[in-house]
Amino acid sequence: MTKIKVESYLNSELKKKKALLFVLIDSEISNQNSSANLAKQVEKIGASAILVGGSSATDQIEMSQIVKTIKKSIKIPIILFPGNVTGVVPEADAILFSSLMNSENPYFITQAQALGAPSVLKFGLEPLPTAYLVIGDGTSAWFVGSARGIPFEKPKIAAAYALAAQFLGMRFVYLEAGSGAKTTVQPDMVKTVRKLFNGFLIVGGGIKDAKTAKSLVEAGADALVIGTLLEKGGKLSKLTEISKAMKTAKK
Ligand code: 1GP
Repeated sequence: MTKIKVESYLNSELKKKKALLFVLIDSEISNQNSSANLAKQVEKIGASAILVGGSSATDQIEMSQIVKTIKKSIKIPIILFPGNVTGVVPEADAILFSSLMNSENPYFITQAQALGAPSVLKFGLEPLPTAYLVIGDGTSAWFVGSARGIPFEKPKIAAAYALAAQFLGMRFVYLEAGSGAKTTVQPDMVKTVRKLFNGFLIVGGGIKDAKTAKSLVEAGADALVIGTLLEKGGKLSKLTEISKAMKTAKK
């Protein structure tokens, strides 16, 4: 991914597909070999990018080794998904340079970003300006990020944040129910956000089946993030089903 910039790659992929599939590899959970294998397999299934990070991934050395190893095995870009400044490591292609807009702690809105930005520059990572919105509560992202979770049944609040993000110049919005969430972001919220937000809309947290994935794509998601489903070994057949269902979505 040295020649094509990741953002333009994602947008051009989106012209070819109804929505993109991102697979999240949590470097605290997967080791180097299993991560590389998983990345290779999900690339074959049709994933457009690998996200590396998460709110509990804090070991920078381990993370940078995993990024380095995965990079040798795949052609699709590696996008860092940092939960803190420790999520900024070299050799990835890009980073979801995120502000947790509905955090109650300014550290997660602008301070971690200021602390991490010089390393993003130093490592030559492409920053993808992202509004990270935590929906619901009780998940690691919610707890670690001191988020005041947007209630699942309040789509207009999420849409207002997404619009604010757009006015602030952010080109990506990530509606996050949290890793392993019992409830996913609801299609109604995605639809409401989609009506106002013109940028790249990522949805993740708790997506485990084809039907849910399809409904989120039909509601207007540009990319779905799948993590937990693949963590406990296998379930690649489920990912294949999800990938196929996303292609059949009516948009
Ligand atoms: C978490 O949205 C991602 O940050 C993925 O969620 O692990 O529940 O798939 P899952």
